[in-house]
Amino acid sequence: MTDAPAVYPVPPDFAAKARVNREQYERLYGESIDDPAGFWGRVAARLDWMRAPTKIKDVSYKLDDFHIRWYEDGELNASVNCLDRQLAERGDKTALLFEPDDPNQPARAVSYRELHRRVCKLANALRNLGVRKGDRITIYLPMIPEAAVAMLACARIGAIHSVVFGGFSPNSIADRVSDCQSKLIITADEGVRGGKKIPLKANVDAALKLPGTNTVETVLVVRHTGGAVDMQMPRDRWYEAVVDDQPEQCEPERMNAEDPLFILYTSGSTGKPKGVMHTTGGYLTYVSYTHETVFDLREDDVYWCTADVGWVTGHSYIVYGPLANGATAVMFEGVPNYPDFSRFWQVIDKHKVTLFYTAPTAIRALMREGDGPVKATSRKSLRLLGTVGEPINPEAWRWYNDVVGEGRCPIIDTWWQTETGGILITPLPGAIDAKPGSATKPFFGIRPAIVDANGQILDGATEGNLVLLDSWPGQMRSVYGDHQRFIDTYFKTYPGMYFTGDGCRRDADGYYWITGRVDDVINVSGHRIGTAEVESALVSHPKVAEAAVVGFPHDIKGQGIYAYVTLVAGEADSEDLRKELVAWVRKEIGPVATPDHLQWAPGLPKTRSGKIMRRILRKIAENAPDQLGDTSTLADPSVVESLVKHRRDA
Ligand code: 6R9
Repeated sequence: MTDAPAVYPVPPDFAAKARVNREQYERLYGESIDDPAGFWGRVAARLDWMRAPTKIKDVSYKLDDFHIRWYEDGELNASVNCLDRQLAERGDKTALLFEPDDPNQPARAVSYRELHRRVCKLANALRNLGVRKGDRITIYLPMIPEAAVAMLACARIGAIHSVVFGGFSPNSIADRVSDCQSKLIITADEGVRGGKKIPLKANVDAALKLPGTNTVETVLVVRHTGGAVDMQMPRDRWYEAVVDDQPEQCEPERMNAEDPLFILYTSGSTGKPKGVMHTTGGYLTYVSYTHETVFDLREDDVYWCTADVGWVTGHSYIVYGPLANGATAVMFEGVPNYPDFSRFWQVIDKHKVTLFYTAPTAIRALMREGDGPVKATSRKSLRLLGTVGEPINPEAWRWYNDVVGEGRCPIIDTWWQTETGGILITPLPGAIDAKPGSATKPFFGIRPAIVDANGQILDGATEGNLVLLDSWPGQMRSVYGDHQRFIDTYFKTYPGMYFTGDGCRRDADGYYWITGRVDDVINVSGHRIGTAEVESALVSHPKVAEAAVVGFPHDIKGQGIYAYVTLVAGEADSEDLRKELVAWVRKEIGPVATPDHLQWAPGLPKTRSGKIMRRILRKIAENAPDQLGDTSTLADPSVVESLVKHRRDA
C-alpha cells in the first residue's frame, strides 16, 4: 500500500471551463440511455449531411433478427466533413502538423486548404486508375501526411481503405490484401523510425509474389526517404507522377450512412485476423463527438495522439475525429526514445501541444528512464493527458500525472476497441474524478454490464466479463466478407449482448476497471496479437510439430509472448534453432509478434480429449507453478512437471 491518493478530483479550474461538467454528465448520460434515438439524432447534426437522416437507430442483437443500423437514410461524405466544410472558417488553420523522425529535419504544417487540395488530387488520380465506389484500397505507409491524404481520398470517392500497419511483414500484407481483394496499394519507398529504415516498397513487392494477391493492379509509391526501390512497370507508379497534374477539385461521392468507410484488420482469439468493417455516418458522428467531448477540445488546441495510423486509434483520433472537428493534429513519424528519452516532451514544447494521448507501454518505458528527461523540458502548454490501448498500472498513472502533467492536467484513461470505433469508457475530464488504473464511467449512450460465465448480469461491486447491452453509432457492422463470423464472435457467447473479450471489475462507486483480455488475445504494448496467429506461424516451420502460445506479465509491454514449441521427431533443439524460430515469427507476422520467450516442450499439457490446457501454460509462463489449479484432467501430468522445471526465465 502507498499513501498516494486513491481519487484525483477534477481540477476545479478545469471543471469551470469544461465542455461537460459533473451535473451535465449525469443529465446527458440519463437522456442518452432513456432516449437513444433522440440523443444520437441531435448529435448527428454536428456533421454536414447531403441528406439529413430521419431514421436514427434500428438495432437488434437478437440472433434470429440481427441487425445494426444507424442513420440509415442519411447521406454524407466523410472527406467533405473533414475538409470542405472547414475551408470557410479554417482554410489556413493547420490540420496536420508533421514532425519527422529526425528532429533536425523541418516540421511541416499542412493547412486545411492544402489538405483538401491534396486529397482531391489523389482522389481524381484514383478515379483515373479505375477505382470506383466500393473498391478496396490497401494503404501501407509510414506516419506521414500522405497516410491521411490516402485515407481521405478513398473516402472521397467511396473506396474502402484497409490500412496495414508499417510494422507488418509481407505475409501479413498478403493475407490482408487477399482477404479484401484490394485493387490498389498505396505505399512509400521506405519508412524511417528511430533512425532505422523500413523497406515498405520491398515488403509490398514480396507480398505481391504470394498467392491470392493478383487482384492488385496498381501500386502507388510515395517518394519519402529517396531510398532505391524496384519499380515494376506498368504496375508500379510514382505517386507524385500520377497526382501532379490532377485537378484540385473532386466531386465527392454521395455515401449512404451505412456504406462502409474502412476495413481494419485485428486479431481475435481464433484464425486469421478479421477485417473489422466500419461505416460512414455512425462512425464519423461517434468519433467526432467523442473526440470533442472526451478531450474537451477547443478551437486553439494542439492535439497529439502518438498512435500509428495503422491502428484504430490513429484512424479515429488522428484522422477522422480531429479533422471532422477542424482540430490541429500532430502527426509524429518517430519513436519515444530517439534520439533520446526526451523526444516526446521536446515535441510537446516545440509545437505547444495542449492535449496529449499515448499508450501505457510508452509511459512505462519512459518512466524507467527517471524524471530527468521529462524535467529537462517545460510542458507548460499541456492541459490534458490521455492513455489508451491497455490497462495502465497505478504507478505509471501517477508518474504520468505527477511528473509529466505536474498535477495540473486531468488524465483520461480511455477504454475502447477496434470494434467499437471510438472511446466507450472514460472519464470526461471536467466531470469525473479519476482513480488511477480505472477507465471510470461509460460515455453517453454506452450501457456496460458485467456478467458471469453463464451470462448472468451481476449488480453492484463485482467482477466478471464486460459486455455492452446496447449499440452506439460507432460500432463495427461486420467482419468483411464474413458476416456470420461477426455475429458468432461477438453476439453468441452471451446472447443479446455484445461481448468485448475483456474482463472487468466494478467498484462500489460504479467505476469500471478493465482487467485485460479473457480470450486468447495477447495485448503486447497495446497491440493485439492472437495466440492462434503466432502458433500457426510457428507450426508452418518445417521443424515444428506443435506450438502453444500464451501471454505473460511484462514490465514495459504489459504482456509479452511466451511460446512453447514441440519439435518434429528426430529434430534436436539448439540455441540457433530457437533464434531461427523467433526470427521466423517476425518474418511471418512482423516484429510486433516477436516471441519474448520460446521454451522447448517435449510435450504439451493436454486433456484426455486432446485440448491444450493453456491455463496451465499461462501459469508456468507467469512463474506461478504453485497456482496451476486443477490438473486432474491432464492426460499426462509428467509433461507439466518437465515444463515447470525447464521454464525460461523472464
Ligand atoms: C483502442 C484499442 C482493444 C483492447 C481492449 C482491451 C485493451 C484498450 C484500454 C484497454 C484497459 C484501457 N484496452 N484500451 N484496457 N484500459 N484504457 O486499443 O483497440 O487495438 O482493438 O485493442 O485493448 O483489452 O479489448 P484495440
